Amino acid sequence: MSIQRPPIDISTLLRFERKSIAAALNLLEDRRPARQAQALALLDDLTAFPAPAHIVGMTGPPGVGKSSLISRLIEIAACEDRRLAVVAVDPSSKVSGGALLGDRGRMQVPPHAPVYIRSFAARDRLGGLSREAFAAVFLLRHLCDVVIVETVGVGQSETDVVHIADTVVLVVQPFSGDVLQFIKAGVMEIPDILAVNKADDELLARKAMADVQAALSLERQAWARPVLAVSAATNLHLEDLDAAIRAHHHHLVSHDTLTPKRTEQTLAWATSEVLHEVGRRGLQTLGGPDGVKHFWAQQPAQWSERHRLDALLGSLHWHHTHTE
Ligand SMILES: Nc1nc2c(ncn2[C@@H]2O[C@H](COP(=O)(O)OP(=O)(O)OP(=O)(O)O)[C@@H](O)[C@H]2O)c(=O)[nH]1
Ligand SMILES: [Mg+2]
Repeated sequence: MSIQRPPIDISTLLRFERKSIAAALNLLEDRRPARQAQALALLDDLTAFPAPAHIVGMTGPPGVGKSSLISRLIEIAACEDRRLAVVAVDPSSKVSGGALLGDRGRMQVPPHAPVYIRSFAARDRLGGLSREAFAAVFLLRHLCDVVIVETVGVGQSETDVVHIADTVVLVVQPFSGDVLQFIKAGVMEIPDILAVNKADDELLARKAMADVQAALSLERQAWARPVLAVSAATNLHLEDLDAAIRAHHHHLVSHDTLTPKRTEQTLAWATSEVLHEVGRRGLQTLGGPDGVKHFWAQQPAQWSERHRLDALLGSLHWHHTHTE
């Protein structure tokens, strides 16, 4: 069977041409089988190119200022001509297929800056990441220096973003008890950086830091992650936030942990997709997470993650219909 080549010229994507990026992301969201095949072929073609982007997850409760902070980070990146893309997951819309403009309205982009912003509908009411959003990140990481993924996260719904982000920034509000809630939910190991936003002046920032540090002292494990009190409104300590994000990336690269981390994340993502599709018993028939790992390793080297996942889920359905 011959797959029609993707109607998108990769060189235009690599040049960061907006029209072309938009067309590529539309293709990823198109459910028609012929278009899906083209989308997989496009992602496969891209795997031959380096994926230099640092993938940053920005997560936190609704309204803490994630989008506002991203706007500021965009400005900082634009000054240095860094290419940046934002994948924003909109939890208010569960219906897939439509890009939403809400976040774009809140994020200001300097004219001519190499920035691309796209919203995706959430997978569930908790703001989970859809397969399309994952595919978008898989694509964008070949084209950018930084890909920021904004997700609303409360407690357990955090987990999707850790399957895709190299660095997770948890954004909270001062004096909100957010950190305590995260500790209680057992998800405080997720963030690499903690940003307490809306700390609009130095006095507030000091108090906010003390408040969060007090909550963190309840944690048993050693705490080496940076905690920053910032303000998207008054531009307080935003360069520090940008520096902390880049320092974490540097840490991963210099310790040779970025590549193994991504491999582990991809397998965790595939395993969660299997769970989503066929449940715990289905995963067991496959041999559990080790079975996923084994299947993954056997796929053709030039196949993208998205393609491997399709093959994996396809094999499950085959298994189902032939064993029930
Ligand atoms: N005072 C103050 N207000 C802020 C700051 N950052 C954001 N806000 C305000 O907080 C509100 C929410 O900001 P957003 O950036 O939309 O927050 P968000 O976390 O992206 O919100 P959702 O995507 O809806 O979860 C807006 O009214 C912002 O103007 C800040 O540093 N200080
Ligand atoms: Mg937002």
